[in-house]
Amino acid sequence: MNAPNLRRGILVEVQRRTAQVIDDVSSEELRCAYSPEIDLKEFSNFAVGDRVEFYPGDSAQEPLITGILPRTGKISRPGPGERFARELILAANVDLLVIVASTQRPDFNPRQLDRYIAVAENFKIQAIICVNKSDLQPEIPEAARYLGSLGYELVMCSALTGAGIASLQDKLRGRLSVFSGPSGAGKSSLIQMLIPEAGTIAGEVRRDGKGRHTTTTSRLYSTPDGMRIIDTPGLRELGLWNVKPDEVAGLWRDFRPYLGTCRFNDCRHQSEPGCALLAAVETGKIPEFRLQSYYRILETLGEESL
Ligand SMILES: Nc1nc2c(ncn2[C@@H]2O[C@H](COP(=O)(O)OP(=O)(O)OP(=O)(O)O)[C@@H](O)[C@H]2O)c(=O)[nH]1
Ligand SMILES: [Zn+2]
Repeated sequence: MNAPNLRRGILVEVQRRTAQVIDDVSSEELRCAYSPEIDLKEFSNFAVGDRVEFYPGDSAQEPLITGILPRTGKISRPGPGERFARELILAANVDLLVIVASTQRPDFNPRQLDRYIAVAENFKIQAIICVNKSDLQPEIPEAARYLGSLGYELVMCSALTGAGIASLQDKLRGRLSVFSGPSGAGKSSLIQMLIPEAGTIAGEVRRDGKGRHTTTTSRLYSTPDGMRIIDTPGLRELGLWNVKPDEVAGLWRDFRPYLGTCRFNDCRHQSEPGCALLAAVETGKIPEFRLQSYYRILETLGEESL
């Protein structure tokens, strides 16, 4: 095996012993084994979205991944235990976290939305807020409008009628996205609409004593017009972690101008006199829900899931 034959590609599906790699140049999909020489210390694990170098194989050697290229954005959760890596990478090189909420069914919940935004801020990944089910209620919820004013991209759409989908596609083009958000908001419906083959390639159907089960694994899908979406069941466990209590307020974009200006420099912004943040809420510069979601996160810090 000599270096000039190495190619580059992206991991679209990861299994225990092999991974599916799409060749950057030919766009061909190959099943590759992992070279035992790769040192995972720096990378924790192979993840969907990872950019890799690989040897495409010949009569003497099976296709082999020989290295992982440095990652940009990543989404992770705490590793499974002390003996293992401290971090489990769920998706690598992510550009965009699409936070899906619904206008109704379930009700639009700004405090819940803030939790996902905090996760995106903590991973330093751009967040886009996608308010689905506009067919049930076409007006932009006030809290969503406020978040939009902070610079988060905002789309109103309906997976049922197709309204707003073209605008969502515009924002996803050329980026690698991951969808997250509360159960029932419409993530699967939207992904299905954007990528019709999603959910049919990945996963296997097995039969056991209890009946038929579909087990899905994460998979990266690409469209001819340049959208790349990682469809992953693992993001139900997406949570805020790897953050110290005194760093949490900084994940609230609109809090940042006030931080460090309270009377006490260890202010938790609860009821301390001279708190600049409480004053900003009192005078209407920051809406109350932002403060409430911040308190809630502080209380639940350390719990792993949303
Ligand atoms: N009225 C309306 N219903 C929708 C829309 N999008 C999805 N639904 C319905 O909402 C329900 C939940 O949609 P899913 O796509 O399964 O939601 P999800 O976010 O993937 O949910 P989880 O898998 O539980 O995380 C389904 O019954 C959908 O048919 C929409 O735009 N309008
Ligand atoms: Zn304060």
